[in-house]
Amino acid sequence: MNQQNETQRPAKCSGCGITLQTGNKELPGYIPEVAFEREPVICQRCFRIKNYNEASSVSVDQDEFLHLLSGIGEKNALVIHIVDLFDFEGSLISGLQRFVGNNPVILAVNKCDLLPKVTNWNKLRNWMQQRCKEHGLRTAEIVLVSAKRNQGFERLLETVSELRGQRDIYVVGATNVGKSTLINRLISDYSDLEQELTTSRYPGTTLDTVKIPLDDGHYIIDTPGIVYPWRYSELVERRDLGAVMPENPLKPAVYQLNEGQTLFFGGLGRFDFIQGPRQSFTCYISTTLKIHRTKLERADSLYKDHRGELLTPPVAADMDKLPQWQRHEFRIGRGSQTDLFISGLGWIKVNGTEGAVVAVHVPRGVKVLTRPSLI
Ligand SMILES: Nc1nc2c(ncn2[C@@H]2O[C@H](COP(=O)(O)OP(=O)(O)OP(=O)(O)O)[C@@H](O)[C@H]2O)c(=O)[nH]1
Ligand SMILES: [Mg+2]
Repeated sequence: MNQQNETQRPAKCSGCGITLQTGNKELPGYIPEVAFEREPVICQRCFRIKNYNEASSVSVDQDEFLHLLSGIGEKNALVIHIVDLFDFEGSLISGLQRFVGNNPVILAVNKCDLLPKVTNWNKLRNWMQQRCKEHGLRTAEIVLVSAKRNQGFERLLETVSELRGQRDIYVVGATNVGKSTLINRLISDYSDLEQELTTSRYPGTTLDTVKIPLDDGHYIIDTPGIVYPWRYSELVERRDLGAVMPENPLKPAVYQLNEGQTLFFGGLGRFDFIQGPRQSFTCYISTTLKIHRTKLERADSLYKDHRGELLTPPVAADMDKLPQWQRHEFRIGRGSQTDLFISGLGWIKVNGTEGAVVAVHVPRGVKVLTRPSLI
């Protein structure tokens, strides 16, 4: 009897995919003996995330992950690549085409609930198509979804059933884009499975692949997120994640600025309007991050004297945990509709059409770029 129980024990955690072990509490995959009697069987870390919202801190071996990704090219698979609308360029896997071979890719742009009221979805989709083209990513379809608010799923499912044939579905993407949340939505609405993948606001929740059986004998496969070091979400302390990652729809903050004015985003970043006629700039950043306006000539000393206090987060104790700031200057051309995109922090839309010289200061390594305006 006992032996039979042994053999029926699942080897992997059904929440995050890690190989289970009962030997060492300190190592990933630990599960107390008694927890094998619970249904579904999950590791202690998943149990804590689910029940106490605890921060997890296990890092996934990136080489192993890239190996997994490149394995998809040799399989007959449908790939759903999820990106985070709020961090589009920061979460796009630009080398994906190399990995997936000839398998079709659906680009699911998640968290579209974060956008302020959208009037023209087609225009958005075209914008995304354009960005994919620039990154050499061929997509069979682009779908806008919100896994959290259950938006866009009809179209996603239609596309999946059109393209799937007799294939497994791999869900891939950077950390924290909502892969597991999206699969949970599919499981709970479209199957009788009890399984629930672990999700959390902290990047790096899923630790290994999780295969979920579908009715037809094939699988949908959750994967660990790729860690991209250029995203604020990977750089800030866990306690500050809530400040940079919006949970509610963005409230665009419009600033009429003269040249020589500066905006601070808490103590996490800074925007300078260096040169150009008076014009407005719209900040699409989390409403939890306070914007502080000052004169450019005073900005350096303000930061020096008030970082960690007036300019927070981060708090003073965490200030030096972030890389030193690096300044990026941009010349915005006349007549262009441009966003200044900062990976994981949001973007600033330049509304003037007369041109401007601007700069942003962000921790070294953060991806900053200009792009045609999203909105
Ligand atoms: N606003 C918003 N948040 C979402 C949406 N989908 C997921 N999230 C949130 O994004 C965070 C990450 O979700 P997960 O499903 O754990 O993301 P993941 O891609 O599986 O992350 P890893 O396992 O770390 O790679 C959680 O806080 C989710 O609640 C969405 O549609 N809208
Ligand atoms: Mg996950």
